[in-house]
Amino acid sequence: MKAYRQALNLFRLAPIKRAMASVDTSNKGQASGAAAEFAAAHSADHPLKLYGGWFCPFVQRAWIVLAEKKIPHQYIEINPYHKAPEFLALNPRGLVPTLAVPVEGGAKNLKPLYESTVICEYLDEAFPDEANFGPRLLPPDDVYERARCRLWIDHVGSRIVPAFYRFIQHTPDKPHSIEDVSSEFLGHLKAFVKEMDSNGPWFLGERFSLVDVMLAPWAKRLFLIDHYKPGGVGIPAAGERGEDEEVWSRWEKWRDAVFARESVKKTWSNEDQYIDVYKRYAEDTTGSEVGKATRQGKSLP
Ligand SMILES: N[C@@H](CCC(=O)N[C@@H](CS)C(=O)NCC(=O)O)C(=O)O
Repeated sequence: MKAYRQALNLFRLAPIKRAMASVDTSNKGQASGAAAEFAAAHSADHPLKLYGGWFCPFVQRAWIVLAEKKIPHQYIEINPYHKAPEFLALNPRGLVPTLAVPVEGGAKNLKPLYESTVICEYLDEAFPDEANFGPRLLPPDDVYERARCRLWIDHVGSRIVPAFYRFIQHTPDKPHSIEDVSSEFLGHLKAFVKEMDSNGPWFLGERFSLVDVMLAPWAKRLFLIDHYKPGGVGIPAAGERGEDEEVWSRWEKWRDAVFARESVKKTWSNEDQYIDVYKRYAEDTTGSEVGKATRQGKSLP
């Protein structure tokens, strides 16, 4: 009961500034650029609340869905590394994104949800009206295609994303070489790209879907590997790709479409801020749960 009351108190922290007062934000700062504008435009009290961190790719997934479907909501920037009891009462895992969801009966009945994939599917299902919220993000009329989308969403979460962290957290003292982590990452990426509709630009062809949403935040963060790791991501230049020519040019078509997508642009801060924040990943000194799990060879939280 106490935890529930604490959770309600956090829900009641309406404007961003009041929420910020309760958490330590010293090392994380704020969104900048387009993401700051998007956050400010959604700072007023609203029963649907996204608790996020501007730097977090898992948050960006949920943020993209909110932007894509133009769902009215409140964005509240918090520092997830500061495990305030009010935050843990909402999400015992202590991670962002966390969503406060209104249920029938008014603001007092808000309930929390967490895990980016769960939040994204919830938002798509809770706002199904295509006239108001645009096309559904999982194909509503084809049960096999929906299942196939979930299969490749799982591939992103269980293969590509963990390999991204092994790559960016690679340091010369590791037992495996940077070439090993690079080829592991590129192998998982290629397997994904080969499943894409061949014309594109999206995974499903002309239809933008949750599969695209799930990978987009890491596609945007690949420049950090080019910035920090010798040899960079390692995708060969056009004309030097041998049998992979087709797969990498399909990747670039998808990536360019993602970079041009309004919902992705709206949820992106200035690049130098990401360079700053990811330095501790690149040096493998981060104390984040994702960083620790990667260092210890465990599965991601
Ligand atoms: N599986 C979670 C992962 C979320 C996650 O790891 N978020 C990070 C920020 S990018 C976090 O809240 N970290 C807090 C910590 O490591 O203590 C999801 O998909 O939502």
